[in-house]
Parts: sequence; structure tokens; C-alpha cells
Amino acid sequence: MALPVLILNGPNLNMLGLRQPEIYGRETLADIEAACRARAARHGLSIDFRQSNVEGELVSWIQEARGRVSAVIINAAAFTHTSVAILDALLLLDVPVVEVHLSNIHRREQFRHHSYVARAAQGMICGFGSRGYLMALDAVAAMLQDAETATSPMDAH
Ligand code: CA2
Repeated sequence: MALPVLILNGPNLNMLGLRQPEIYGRETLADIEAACRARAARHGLSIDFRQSNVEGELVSWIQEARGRVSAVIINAAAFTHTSVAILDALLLLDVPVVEVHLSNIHRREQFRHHSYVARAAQGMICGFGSRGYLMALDAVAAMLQDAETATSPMDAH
């Protein structure tokens, strides 16, 4: 089996489902984790799903992921808009990075329009609620499949 996909969640996402359902939906982060696990399994992938309110902890997890994960999906939450440290850590990875946001950050306040994470990501999915995490897993599975096809020996027939 491929190395796990690391799914990182930033500050306050542990509060999902408890407040502001009109913006972030009614699902809890545990619900999203369960849905991601099921979707990953359909692709023959496993996940390592984590949340932290601490910037340095997220940086350490990204550093530790080097050589141990097949891809990273990240919703850095508010750190998206502030953290050069998370960007620098992501830039050290040599696996696909997909950025996810529950809300459409471009329809919201100006300060949410800029993402540091985006500079390290293959792409960003935003505005589709928790479904965005599943879309990110589908994208990761497709990218890993493409990479495998490109490196496997040509069929002799
Ligand atoms: O839309 C997203 O996924 C965000 O990353 C969520 C962040 C926000 O700072 C970003 O601009 C966009 C905020 C996460 C806070 O989550 C809460 C969950 C429940 C209640 C209150 C906040």
C-alpha cells in the first residue's frame, strides 16, 4: 500500500459543527475524518488526519512527514493567511500538496483572499464545504496514479 496521505487541519477547526454552521456547515471534524477515511479506502489509500491550534506543531508535523507520506492535504485555517513558517515547511516536501478550505475564501473578507499555502500547493479547493476534502483525496489519488504510470516499466506488448 502507498504511504499514508497526511491531512492537516489548523486552528479552530476542532470547533466545527459547534458554531457558525451557516459558514462552515454542521459536520464535526470527526465526521470529516470518517468520510475522508472511507474515501481514501476506495482509492486504496490510508490517511493520517490531524488538527492543531499551534503553528509550530503543524510545522513540525510537516517536517516529520518528509519521506513518510505520499501527499499532504492541508486546511491551515487562519494560518493560511499569515504563516510563512508553514509555507516554508511545505516547500521542503517533494510530494503533492493540496490546499482545502470549507468556505470560498475569495467571497469573504479581503484578508482571506491571500494564501501563503497556495505557493506550495498543486491546487486549491475552496467553497464546497467538507466535500472539498473528498475532492482533494480524489485529486491526490489521480496524481499518485499518474506518477505510478509514469515510473512503471512500459508494457512489452
Ligand atoms: O474555510 C475554511 O476552511 C477556512 O480555512 C476556515 C478558517 C478561516 O480562518 C479561513 O479563512 C478559511 C477558520 C476555521 C474556524 O473554524 C470554525 C469552526 C466552527 C466555528 C468557528 C470557527
